[in-house]
Amino acid sequence: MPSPSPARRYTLLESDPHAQRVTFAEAVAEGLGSEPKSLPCRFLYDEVGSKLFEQICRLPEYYLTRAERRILETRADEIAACFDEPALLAELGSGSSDKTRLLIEAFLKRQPRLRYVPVDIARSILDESAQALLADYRELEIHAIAGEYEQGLASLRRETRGPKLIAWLGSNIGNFDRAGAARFLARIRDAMTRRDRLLVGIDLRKSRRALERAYDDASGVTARFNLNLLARINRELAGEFELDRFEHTAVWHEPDGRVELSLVSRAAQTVAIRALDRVVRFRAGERIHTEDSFKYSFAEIAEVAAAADLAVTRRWLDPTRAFSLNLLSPAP
Ligand code: AVI
Repeated sequence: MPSPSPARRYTLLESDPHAQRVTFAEAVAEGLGSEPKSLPCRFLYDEVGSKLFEQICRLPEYYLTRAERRILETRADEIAACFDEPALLAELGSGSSDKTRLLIEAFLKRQPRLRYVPVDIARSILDESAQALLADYRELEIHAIAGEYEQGLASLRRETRGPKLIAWLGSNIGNFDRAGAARFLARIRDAMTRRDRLLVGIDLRKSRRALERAYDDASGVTARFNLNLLARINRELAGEFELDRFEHTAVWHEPDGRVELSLVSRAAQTVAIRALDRVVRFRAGERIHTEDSFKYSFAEIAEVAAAADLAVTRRWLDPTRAFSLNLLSPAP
């Protein structure tokens, strides 16, 4: 039987984009009005930020994406073989779904059709990648969810026809602190049945030099990505930040296992944000904390998994042992 056209194999569920805008204004008012100042890292990913992040993933210093791809290139068949009946593939934070193609192909070697449920905040990237995937794989059906992870999980909870593999790649778990990671894994666990598996990409602890270079690259792309938060305030909230008066920094805090990203004011200054009707004062050297990227030991992975009632049942590493892919199952 011929496959239905790409349009008939695609559905999209979208959250209210206006609600997000209000939240950004609130987060900026709250984060820049606090001591110490901070901005939530999820706002790094507007359209400009998402494009810059794609560039980061191709940087020589940013080993994470290549290492994870290398694992999938060699292990995707093994991962798909963890299911003995046709499975559904879901992905949290799917972005361009580039690496996911390796999983899609591995599943399609074992089952005649595949339902893929990508969840991402950026609708345009979801649309673009879905069109490309549907053109390349006629046996694929895509139900995309444009919104927050929570919305994706609510929808995934209802997908109980067969087992599912929920992929959470790219070490996105690293942008939660340890307690937040355990809490979020528990929310994913709530959307899983006993037959389901969670595939989590997790970056491992390594030398300060390798980590600080990965988050402060020689060509300055990560600096532009971080500074885009201030540019976004200028664009969306009529802010008056002069970007060259702030410096991007990335510092490895070994005891906590995190790389801390900040924007540091190069001088004492005041900045107006007109849509918020306020002026923000900065001391020379004052930081805005923008992101943490947590790195893990195997013991730390086991700990956060156990706190969410999950157990690591398989693990794959890249040849340089920089990055890990972990298969988590509901704890017995
Ligand atoms: C999305 N996330 C896993 C990236 C990371 O490595 O923590 C975000 C990032 N920030 C700067 N470079 C990459």
